[in-house]
Amino acid sequence: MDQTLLLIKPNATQKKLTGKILTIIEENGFAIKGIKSLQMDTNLASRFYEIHKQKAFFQLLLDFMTSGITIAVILEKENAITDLRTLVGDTNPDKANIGTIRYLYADSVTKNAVHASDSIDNANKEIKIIFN
Ligand code: 3AN
Repeated sequence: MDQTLLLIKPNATQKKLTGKILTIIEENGFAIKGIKSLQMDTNLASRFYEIHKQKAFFQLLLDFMTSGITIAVILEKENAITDLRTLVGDTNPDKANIGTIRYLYADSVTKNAVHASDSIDNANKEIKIIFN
């Protein structure tokens, strides 16, 4: 069984979509192994998105991720990383497949409702950063 990290981002929590997103996750066979509500500060958001620190959108991303509540969820399933990325959909909601979480709930490329780890290594790193 693999573990991955899902973040329900501030635009989605603000719109009270946490329950709907977790229902989709559970209906697709993921087991919730840990769950936590937090508001990221700039330091935490910078560490989480360190890989993007040279990108033009980095400050926008930090401002958004620190703007409200994030729900962090450790998920377990066979092929959890790939299957969650498929269920989440493309970073850009205009390109996300019908039925994906971002197709349903993303407002823009930045406010794209959820994060899903993209590799086992990154999942482990991200779970450590968020859950200590
Ligand atoms: P994903 O979350 O789909 O793995 P990444 O890792 O490329 O996408 O980007 C991390 C986050 O940075 C995205 N979820 C999104 O919020 C933001 N982001 C990525 N690309 C852009 C962009 N071109 N403009 C604004 N924000 C972006």
